[in-house]
Amino acid sequence: MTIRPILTVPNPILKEVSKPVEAVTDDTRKLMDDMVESMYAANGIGLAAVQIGEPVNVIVMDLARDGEPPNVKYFVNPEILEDVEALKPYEEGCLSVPDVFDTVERPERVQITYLDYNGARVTEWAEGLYAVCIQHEMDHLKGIVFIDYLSRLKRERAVKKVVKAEKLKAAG
Ligand code: K1U
Ligand code: ZN
Repeated sequence: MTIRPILTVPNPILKEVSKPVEAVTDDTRKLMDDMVESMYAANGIGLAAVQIGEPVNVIVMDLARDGEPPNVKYFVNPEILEDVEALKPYEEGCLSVPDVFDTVERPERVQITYLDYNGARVTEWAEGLYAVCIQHEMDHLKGIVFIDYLSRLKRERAVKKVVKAEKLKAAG
């Protein structure tokens, strides 16, 4: 398994619309394994493949709390079948926009369908942090980053902050 660098805004790859996966193969599983390693290394709870430069419809997630055993979920070609009207605010973060947090409102429950690590079809309802995270990650598959929901001023400030931090990191 390989830890791969996570792309940050304004990298144009993050704006790409990801492509469906034709079949869940060993290559797909290798990608998912690398994504989990990369997510853990960055202390994230979710990751979309496009965030490591692979614009395909693959997401990994682990919502286990500190002290709980790992509980990784794998999503290939996820789709939202249904959502509830009620919106719920949540303060989101994103590994592609490090150290920026802001509130986004999303449907509080969504019914999703996807293929798992073995290519088996799963259909289930997500709520709470699971609903927030899967919608956030599925946005990445459409080229949408959570700061796209903020005002232009907040979005531009966020991008400037990330660019400045990346420059400082590169300068050592
Ligand atoms: O897409 C990503 O970059 C992953 C993102 C997922 C996410 C977090 C919070 C709300 C919506 C989506 C992160 O993991 S950012 C890191 C983070 O905010 C966090 C890490 C550990 C616990 C709680 C939040
Ligand atoms: Zn994100």
